[in-house]
Amino acid sequence: MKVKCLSVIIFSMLTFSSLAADNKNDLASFHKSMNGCKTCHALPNKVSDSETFENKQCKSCHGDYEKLANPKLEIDPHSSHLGDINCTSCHKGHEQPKLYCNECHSFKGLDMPFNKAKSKEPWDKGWDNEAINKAIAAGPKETTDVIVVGAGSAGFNAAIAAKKAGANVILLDKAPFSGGNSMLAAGGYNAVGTVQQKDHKVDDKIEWFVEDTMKGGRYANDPKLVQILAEQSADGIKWLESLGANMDDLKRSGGARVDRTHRPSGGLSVGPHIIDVLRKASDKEGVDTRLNSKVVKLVVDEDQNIVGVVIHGKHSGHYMVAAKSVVLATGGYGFNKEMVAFYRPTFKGMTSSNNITSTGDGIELAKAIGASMTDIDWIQAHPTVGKDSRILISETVRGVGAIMVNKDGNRFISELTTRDKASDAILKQPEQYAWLVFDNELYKKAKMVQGYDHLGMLEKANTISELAKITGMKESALENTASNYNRYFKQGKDEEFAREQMPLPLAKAPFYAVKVAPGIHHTMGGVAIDTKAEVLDIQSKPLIGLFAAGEVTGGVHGYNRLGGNAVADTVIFGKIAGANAAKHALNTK
Ligand code: MEZ
Repeated sequence: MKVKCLSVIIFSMLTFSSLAADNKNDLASFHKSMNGCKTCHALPNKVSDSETFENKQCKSCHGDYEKLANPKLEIDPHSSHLGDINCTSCHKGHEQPKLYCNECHSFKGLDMPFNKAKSKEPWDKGWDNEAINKAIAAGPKETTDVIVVGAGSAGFNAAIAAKKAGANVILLDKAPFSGGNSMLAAGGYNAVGTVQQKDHKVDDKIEWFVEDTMKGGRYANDPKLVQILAEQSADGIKWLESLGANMDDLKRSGGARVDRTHRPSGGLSVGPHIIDVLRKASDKEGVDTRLNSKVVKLVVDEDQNIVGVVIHGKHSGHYMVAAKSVVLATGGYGFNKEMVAFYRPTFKGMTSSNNITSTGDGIELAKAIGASMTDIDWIQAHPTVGKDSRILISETVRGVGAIMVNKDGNRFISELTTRDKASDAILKQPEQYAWLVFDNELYKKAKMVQGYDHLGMLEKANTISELAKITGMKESALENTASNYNRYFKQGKDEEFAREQMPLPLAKAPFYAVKVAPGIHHTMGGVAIDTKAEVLDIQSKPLIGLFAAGEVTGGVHGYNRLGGNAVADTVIFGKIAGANAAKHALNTK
């Protein structure tokens, strides 16, 4: 077996791409010719929705991602921020491969093997009411205590909390990978009263966190939810650390009066790190995670109490699982063009920084059983999404010192203002885009910036005037902007826009610029919840057994979310939802 595997590895590594290029058949036919169906499948052939056995087979022969990442390739999908996801997310056995990276990036020349295979109808094509009704009529195939819908940060935190509270938990995600939109979170997690703040001598208060969040949300937030967010924020950091996360770096996000955004040391993006930690912790706790498993119905009894869900599995079809508690953690609707156009017509057609999974499923599921919605039409445009891509240029870049200028090279607002104000200001500039400009000191300090460079998103020059030439800005304007800004930096006072913090001047060559424009980033509204994360009906009474956390909910952020509050929300309310879901399930006969 060892020898056979080794020869398969060598064979694959040396000849896979070239052979594949000529092979009109799919990956399955290619493997079948080696050792029959059992090369990939357990026989008798029953593929689980998560395709677990098949993915183990891929790795046992080809090695894990670390091994597969090709150091000679400048950009290699096997070393991506998606982490350790299923090989079959991209390499489909019986159909055309799918390069998921290109849902956000546009990597050219990354040729997938077997790309001439036939594509199939997607298994997930919305709700099939006949199949749903049949599954309900057939009765539950399984019973568990808690079902968590959506495996992003809120879902993982809920699942782990419920498991730790003694419940049996099934965690479902419609995608072939877990992580959801959280996996793309770049900035960090806002918390007050942490060891990290103490170490950095940051003086902060729960009341300040509450005030900043309420002010940012234009006082439309539910104050009780904001109070919980602030009060439990430090515990959330400790919880993540107890699961293995590093949250030691500290910076300031827009709208916050002090540095309270925590992230992994070295300035790495927070999302991929915590998702990696949560995936491992959830597996360790024994959470039953099922991918390619879309929840298509919340099932209630005659009293509107939750009794389970109907799942549409990629391979198993429609089936019902009974549970006393369900946690919705499906995220927002920032990638659902129709919902965006419906709720916020002025944002119709705007680009989105969201993962393709953010399609508002939980909102539709909850609405169908009478859940109430809070601020459903409030959508946040993030001011700095890459102009020619869907890649978010994190607020961190401004937080650690970048300035923002218009197409001519003039600053037009404090870079640290809230997102709604910054987005509105960019949309008022000529051609509705802006440049973030920074120097080599910042480049060295923020690892994520090196990532943008790696992706080819940065313009680079040895002088400010050369940078202006390359980017089409007016040389004299950009030079003027830089020298004024450096003066404000020296005197510690921004005379033009009252920027609260100027960590770096524009001093050390080379200088960089990245072109940005507003893009849909967060949907603040969603299902109404109370302080126990119970979902409320239109009379504001809990729908018994239904809980929700994260971006699927409304109320925490008001009309505008502050940077760093989303990750905090997913962890804190994810934990609350999971713990209360477990309590309800275990206490209900
Ligand atoms: O919380 C966020 O959305 C955030 C901090 C994003 C970012 O700009 O990095």
